[in-house]
Amino acid sequence: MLLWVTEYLAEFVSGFSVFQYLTFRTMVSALTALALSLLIGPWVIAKLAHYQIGQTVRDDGPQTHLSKTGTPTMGGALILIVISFTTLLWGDLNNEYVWIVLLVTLSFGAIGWIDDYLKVKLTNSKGLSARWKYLWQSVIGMGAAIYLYSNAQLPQETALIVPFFKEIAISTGVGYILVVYLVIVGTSNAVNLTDGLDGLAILPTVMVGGALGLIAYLCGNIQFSEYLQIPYISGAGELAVFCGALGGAGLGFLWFNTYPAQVFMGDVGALSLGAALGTVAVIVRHEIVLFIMGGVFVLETFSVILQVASYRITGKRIFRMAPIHHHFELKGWPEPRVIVRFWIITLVLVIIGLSTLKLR
Ligand code: 57M
Repeated sequence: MLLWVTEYLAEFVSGFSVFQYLTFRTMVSALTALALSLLIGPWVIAKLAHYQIGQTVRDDGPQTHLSKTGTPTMGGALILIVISFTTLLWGDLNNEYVWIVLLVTLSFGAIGWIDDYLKVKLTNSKGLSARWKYLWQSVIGMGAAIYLYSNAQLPQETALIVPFFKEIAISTGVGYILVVYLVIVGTSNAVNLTDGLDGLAILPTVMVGGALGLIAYLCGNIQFSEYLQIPYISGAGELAVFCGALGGAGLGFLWFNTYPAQVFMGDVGALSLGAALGTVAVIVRHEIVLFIMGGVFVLETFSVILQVASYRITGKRIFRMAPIHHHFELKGWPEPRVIVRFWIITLVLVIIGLSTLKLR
């Protein structure tokens, strides 16, 4: 919104033209979101506590989690409000990618909201039934996929780019719809599964989101994309502003969610943030790099798949408990040790993911 205002003001005062720079708007977007989260965070947490929007904790999980009962949850609503406000403030509202990502994020947030609300209201941890959750996730994921496919102008907007190989861009055709759908819905659920320890999901989300913001900036710039031999996606650079907002809001949330957490994000946060990462990744054609950088989300998801498969087939468990963060807890690792080690792994994976930009 401020882009329009400052565009007009720049005609009179040249200093306002700094707002035309994407890098500048990305930076202020991150700082605005961080400041807003820190400012209104305590108020939101107090409100959640006042309305008794507290977590119900399953008694079949690690015993150390029982003391977390009643921790205010649905803090993800704070993240979503801050991201939306900041993106609308600093982003180019004529850019369709900004709207797509915002819409998908908020729609997944709405599913999470209903799920959380049912959990809090019915005070059991079941929430929205899995069938309804997946149905609505599929409707939104498919909707976004079909929209992106039908609006793609150039072959590189739908080709599957293979990292490390500059010549390999697999044309996906209509299969692109399936890729987009799987990446958005898959990432949403993977982040949700990861969100089981204080700060475990949010910092990796911030790191991966920040890296995707950089990739969006490079893909949206014709010179950089040519130099790096990555697909040029006209208009995708504006997603850096969204990723900046996500990074700032996420860090602000971590301030309160760090061990011992004062608030949890709830499904409203986890499902929407995962969907946001997936949507940005497919637009900038870097879903395989997302798979690398989000390795912790992938590991958590595979631990569940393997555990369930093994139990059904052999009657035996592979892990003490899935998702895998519970396995380490039950082995006796203190919670902060699991969290920080998963953060370190993500940092390394993000560096590897970003190195694919040059190593090709
Ligand atoms: C969400 N939610 C946390 C919080 C957060 C198929 C199966 C593997 C699914 C999985 C599952 O339900 N995962 C989805 C995990 C919950 O956190 C809430 O949920 C939101 C995210 N959706 O924001 O509102 C608990 O996680 C802890 N927590 C923190 N700090 C945080 O910042 O400590 C969350 C955020 C909170 C709190 O304790 O209550 C959750 O774990 O429920 N199911 C499981 O994860 C269960 N695993 C399981 O059943 N494993 C089986 C099979 C099926 C694979 C096995 O290994 O044999 C475990 N979860 C729990 N108890 N709580 C095990 C039992």
